[in-house]
Amino acid sequence: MKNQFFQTDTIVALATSRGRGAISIVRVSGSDALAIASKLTKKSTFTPRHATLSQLFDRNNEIIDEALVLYFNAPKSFTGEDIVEFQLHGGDAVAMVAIDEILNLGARVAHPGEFTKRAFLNNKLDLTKAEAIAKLIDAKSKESAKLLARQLKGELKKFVDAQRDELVRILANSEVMIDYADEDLPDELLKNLEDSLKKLSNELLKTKQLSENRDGFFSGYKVAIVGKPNVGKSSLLNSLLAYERAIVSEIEGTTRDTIEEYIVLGEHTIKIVDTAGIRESEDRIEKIGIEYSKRMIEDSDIIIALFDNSREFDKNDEEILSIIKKEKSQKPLIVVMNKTDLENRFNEALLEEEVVKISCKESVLALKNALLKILDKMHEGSEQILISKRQIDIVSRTIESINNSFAPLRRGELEIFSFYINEAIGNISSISRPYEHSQMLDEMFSNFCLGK
Ligand SMILES: Nc1nc2c(ncn2[C@@H]2O[C@H](COP(=O)(O)OP(=O)(O)OP(=O)(O)O)[C@@H](O)[C@H]2O)c(=O)[nH]1
Ligand SMILES: [Mg+2]
Repeated sequence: MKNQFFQTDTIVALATSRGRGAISIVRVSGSDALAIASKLTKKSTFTPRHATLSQLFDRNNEIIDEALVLYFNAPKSFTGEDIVEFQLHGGDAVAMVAIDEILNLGARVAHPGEFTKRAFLNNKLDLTKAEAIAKLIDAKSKESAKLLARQLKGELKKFVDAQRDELVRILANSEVMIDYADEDLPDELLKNLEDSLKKLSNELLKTKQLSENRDGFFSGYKVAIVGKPNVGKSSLLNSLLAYERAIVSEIEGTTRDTIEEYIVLGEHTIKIVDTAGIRESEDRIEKIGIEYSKRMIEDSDIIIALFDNSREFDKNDEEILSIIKKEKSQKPLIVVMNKTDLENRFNEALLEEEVVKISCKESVLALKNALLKILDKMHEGSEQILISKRQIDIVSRTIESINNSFAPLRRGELEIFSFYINEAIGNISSISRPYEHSQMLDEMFSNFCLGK
């Protein structure tokens, strides 16, 4: 799988994010990278892995910038090709001029993820690492960043390889026994194989279950604040954000749309969503907002159900209660009593739930602590998880192949048994390096951001 199967033209992209900044990095990879760097800098040589301060010139011989130039020679680079990186001053303006000159010298703009794709095709990394890189770019919590860093070091690959080796061992045993097919197979041997397989399949199943619905672990869990109008949902969003983001008023139905904002809580970054108060309404716009609120209850990872201590329990509260009770088995729920600074008129016992008491006018610390406890719990057991749908699908297929192998094993039909174990081996191996790539790879790498 060396270079000859795909293009080795030279690609260029901005590797840092766009906007204002102290430096921008422009990355060039491919067989002309060094030649382009020489023309741009008028320097004939660069020492690999050394930083060289150099002026860059445009096609009219005018200076673009003074840049730090880093050369990584093939194959000892991220992509496995010659790479030159230019560290330029400031934000995109200078970088765009430099990219324009590099394009003029024969490079082309890289597709999203193309650097990583080349690294994969040149055997510089396997797919588990490539996927970890893609996720790391958007990681929203320290925990998820740490896990991805471990996967970058090859931890998931090691886990998968161990499972595959065990399957290969089982297959080898089966192949040996096929030679004894004419004689009666000792029951104990078959039983041992079945036990080993069951253990393996359970381990895969556990990993798969831990990995499902984990999007929030990487991209930030979504926490919806819901309740009837005027209970203080927008006030709570503002308190958590520590600034007046949403309009707050004593008029019921103030918030019409959902409002989403990120906040950092302990080591977690979460997305807090303020919603329109749920009630019976004839107002066309308000009704749409209420539909959004109900959808948000389904879409969120955690629900904060807010009630108002200063008013009596009414039919709107009752509706909220019935909606959230339905969701309770699906996701964590925090039942919160707001406005505890005001005289109590709400019969808390009717909620039949543990209640966290706050006042947006005084303190919401109790709620922050309850949220933190849930978030910490949601991060438990994430030592070894699959990070993409692709990986989860592969493990599902592997488990399926293993499950299909039990019946023939029990019947002593070892050829059929071997067939399924072979299939399981093929499946699990494709986590790090699939057999047939092109379409799947194009799809996968196109989800990367530009410059990676
Ligand atoms: N005394 C007291 N008043 C509060 C508290 N929290 C909110 N309020 C007041 O309650 C009223 C409603 O607050 P909002 O935050 O707009 O309520 P909401 O739930 O977003 O209402 P809708 O957007 O209409 O659904 C405002 O007048 C707030 O100032 C609190 O803890 N104590
Ligand atoms: Mg509101």
